[in-house]
Order: sequence, then structure tokens, then C-alpha cells
Amino acid sequence: RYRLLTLVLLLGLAIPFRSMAQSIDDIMPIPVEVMKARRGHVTIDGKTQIVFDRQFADQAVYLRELLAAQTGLKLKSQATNQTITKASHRIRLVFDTKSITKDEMYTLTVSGKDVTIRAKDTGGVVYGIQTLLQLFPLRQVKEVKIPDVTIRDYPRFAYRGMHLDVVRHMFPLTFIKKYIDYLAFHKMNTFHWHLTDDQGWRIEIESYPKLNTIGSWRDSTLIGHFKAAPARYDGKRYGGFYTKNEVREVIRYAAVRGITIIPEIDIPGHSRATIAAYPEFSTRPDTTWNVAYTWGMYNRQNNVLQPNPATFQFLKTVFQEVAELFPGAYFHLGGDETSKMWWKADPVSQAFIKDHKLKDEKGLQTYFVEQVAGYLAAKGKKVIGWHEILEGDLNTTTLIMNWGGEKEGIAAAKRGHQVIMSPGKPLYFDHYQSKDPNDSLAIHGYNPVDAVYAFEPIPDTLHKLNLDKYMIGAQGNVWTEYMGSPAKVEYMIFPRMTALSEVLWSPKEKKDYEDFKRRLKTAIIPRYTFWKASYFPSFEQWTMEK
Ligand code: TNX
Repeated sequence: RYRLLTLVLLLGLAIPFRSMAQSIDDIMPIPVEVMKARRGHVTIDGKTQIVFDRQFADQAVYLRELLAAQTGLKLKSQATNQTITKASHRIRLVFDTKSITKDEMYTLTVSGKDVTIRAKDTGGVVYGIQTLLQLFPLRQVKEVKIPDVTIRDYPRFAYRGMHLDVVRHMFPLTFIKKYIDYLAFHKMNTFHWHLTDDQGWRIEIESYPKLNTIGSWRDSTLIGHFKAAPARYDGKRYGGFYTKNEVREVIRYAAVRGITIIPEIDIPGHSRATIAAYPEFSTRPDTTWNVAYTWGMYNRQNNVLQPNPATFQFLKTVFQEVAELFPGAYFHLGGDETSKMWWKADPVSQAFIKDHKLKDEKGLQTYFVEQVAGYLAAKGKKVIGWHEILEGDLNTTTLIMNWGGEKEGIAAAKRGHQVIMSPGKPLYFDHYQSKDPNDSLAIHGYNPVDAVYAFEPIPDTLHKLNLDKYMIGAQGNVWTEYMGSPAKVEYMIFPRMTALSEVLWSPKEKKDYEDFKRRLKTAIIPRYTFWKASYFPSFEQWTMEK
């Protein structure tokens, strides 16, 4: 009886608010400038039309689909220069290079009969759409009254990225697309796709088929922690790879959402899957090697490439084959954690170092990077690598992704490299976000949400040296040794990725952790739920102090 009464009461309360927009104060990441009007609103209902400039035709479809999924409102859309049929109200997507003065900027104006988004690039219009959708409720409605407002918004950093390791665990294409949707919602513009490693090769290659027939598969997967004894293996064949057609599909999907994909083929270390398929590229060509099925640094068990003519031919062919698929300017060649011990023990590598007058094994690592940079330059691409590639001297066109601390970031900037900050603390989202012993298995300690929110990509020293312009942004890294399902990935990235989005997008002065938590609770957690995404719920309990 009481339950029925409560229901009636709740309905009574809800009905008058049915057409209310979500609060303008809840937008995440927080915009640069919001000018609310005293009064006035635009009503969006089934008769509203989306009117788009032809540059934004794909984004008109994107908006229509997202709005329908979120509210049930199915709007018609048409290009600007078609004769406008009578629409009660319009949502306009306007290509505007005059009033839009920055890359990825948008303005959103709600006034008179129209909601107008102005932008001069795909990113800008996508971000305007994301902000607009946050003004609609997350439920089925017949109409929504959006209060008059003008928003001017643009990113603080040019590079706003998320990485995903699809090697240690592979994820279905549907999840890769979801992940890209998550990036777009958070106004992030780069997806770093970690496609090869010791534990597998995850992209179709035509020129070296054994990469897929052998390198993409491993015999077993470690269950539990790599430090836990005794280790347990599930004994099941595991693996797979994305076909070129699937990769093209993901690239197109990302492009509509303003997202560039940086593919990573990790060399000259982390190459165990390669040498399992082609032992002739290893420093021990006489031996056969399995694809790794345990985690951790694989250096001791051998995962480096030998500098021989067949290896360089292989690198040239494969990097160029993959480069042809991806339209972005950058290609990531890994370069992390390359063990020098196998080169030291290998007469062929030692002779190569001598013949090419390289200083030592570090010089050999640089040689690999420069060779690949050359192959990629022929395809119009620039190189990005983990910061260890700076161990030798390197051309400054190379972009450095720094997973070390401020020190490494400062060093790279001083040498004139552009830097993306991705320090383990606090931007590795494979680390724990609580100290609860019953929390889902992770590694390497503690990166709570407030630490991510407090992260400042530009170290003070760089301001003092006037080198801050070299810090182009930051990235959250998602290594998936302990993430065997999409749900686990979501649990690890939410809400840390949301915290990072505000670090990267919003003006520094506007950051406010209390208000961030408020918006998280009122607007973003309902959004995770709407996405049917998992998330870490106890972020208020687990803080840096704990
Ligand atoms: C180090 S940081 C790695 C990855 C691991 C990760 C685990 C870096 C560039 N390489 O191979 O997955 O630690 O946190």
C-alpha cells in the first residue's frame, strides 16, 4: 500500500519537472565561459529541426542519434542551403571561421528560436554537441526547455588522450567503439591504440602472415597476480587480431567524433610476439620462442629484435603497411623498456654496433628509432615514442610520451621535444583506486581519483624556463593485464578519466574538487549508468590522504 502511495507522490513531483533541462551548472568538463540569460528558453521537441552546414553533415547524424538514444526525441535534419521547411525551432551546426578563433573551440548559444553551435573543425562541433546533450535530461521526454545561455569554450591542452592496451587482453570491436564514445563525451581527441606487445600481435598484416597465424595467439593466460605464488594458468588458447577492415571502421567511427587514432607497434623491445612468429628477427634465431603468456617485464626471457637486414626489411614493410591505414600525423613506435642484455650477448648485434660506429646499445636503440622514423617519414608520418627513446641523441621532431615523472618531462622539453605527460603516478589507470584489500585486482599501488584531479601537466620549472609550450597535453594509460573484460576497464577508468578530462580541458583556475564531485554525482554517474558502464563508486572514501 505504502509503495503505491510513494510512487504516486513521486510521479506527482516529477511531472512538473518533466520538460526541465539538466542544470547548466553540471557540465563536465567545466567550460571556459558560461553566460546565463536572466530569462528565456528554447523549446526542443519532435518538430525541431537540425540544420547543418555541409562540413558538419556527419555530426548532424551523430547528434540526432545521441539525442534519440538519450531522450527519445527523433529530430529531422537538413543541410543549410536546402530550402528550409518550416521548423518551430532549430538546432544549427554552423561552420564559422570568423567568430571561432581557436582550434577545437565552439560556441553554444541558446536564444530566440534557435540553439546554435558554431565551430570551425570537427572537434569543435563535437564538443558543442557534447555540451548541448548535457543540457538534456537522461530520460524519455516529449519536449525540453533549454534556458537561454551563451557558452564559449575551448581546450586548455591540444593533446587530450586515452590509451588502451588490447594485447594483454583483447576487446571486441563494439567495446573499442564504446571507448571512443567515452573519449568524445569527455572532449578528448586522441586514442592511443597499443596493438602489439610480448603477449600478442593484434592487427592484421598481409606482408608477414605469421604475425597473425602465430603471433596473435598464446597458449594460456596467467590468472591472478604475477607476483603471487604459485602462478596459475587457465591453459586456454587466447588471442585474435583486428582485421584491416575492422581497423578502417574504427578509424571512420573515431573521425566523425573528432578523434585521431595513434597506432602503436612496440619495438625494439616488447617484441616477443614478433620473434615467436619470426625467430630470425631475434638475437637467438636458432631457438623457437612462444608468445608470452605471463605478465611483467619480459626482458629476461628475450623480447628484443636483432639488427639484421631481414629485421629492418620487416620493420620497413610492416610500419609502412600500417601507416597506410591510419590518417593521423603520428605513429607510436613504443621504445619502452628495451633490455640491452640480449644485444650485449649477441655477436651479430655487437658487430652491427661496431660497423655503424654506434656508441653502445643505447646508440643501437636510437638507430632503430631513426630507421623507423625514416620509413614513416616516407609515408608522411612523424614518430612518437615512450621517453626511453631519449636515452640516445634524437631528432627533435620526435614527440615524447613520458611515463616517468616531472624530471623526465622537463629533460625532454629542455632538449626541444614536445611532450605528452603520462606519469605512472597518477595517470596509470591500471593502478588501484582504493586500499580496500577486497578491491578488484590491480597493480603498482594507489592512484585515487583526487590525485588524478590534482595532476598538473606543466611542471613549475618549465614555466620558469619559459618552456611550457612544449607540454602539449597528457594521457591516461590503460594496461590491461588485470582487465579481462570491458566492465573491468570501465571500472578502472571511471571516474578517473572524467577527472583527467577536466585537467586537460578546463582552465586551471576553474578547477574545484568539491564542485567536481558534486557534478560527478548529479550528472556524470547517472550518465555512466545510462551507458550501462561500470565505475568505481567509492571515490569519496579513498583519497590521497587515506
Ligand atoms: C610498463 S610503462 C609498461 C607496460 C606494462 C605496464 C604495467 C610502459 C611504457 N610499459 O608494458 O603493461 O608497465 O603498468
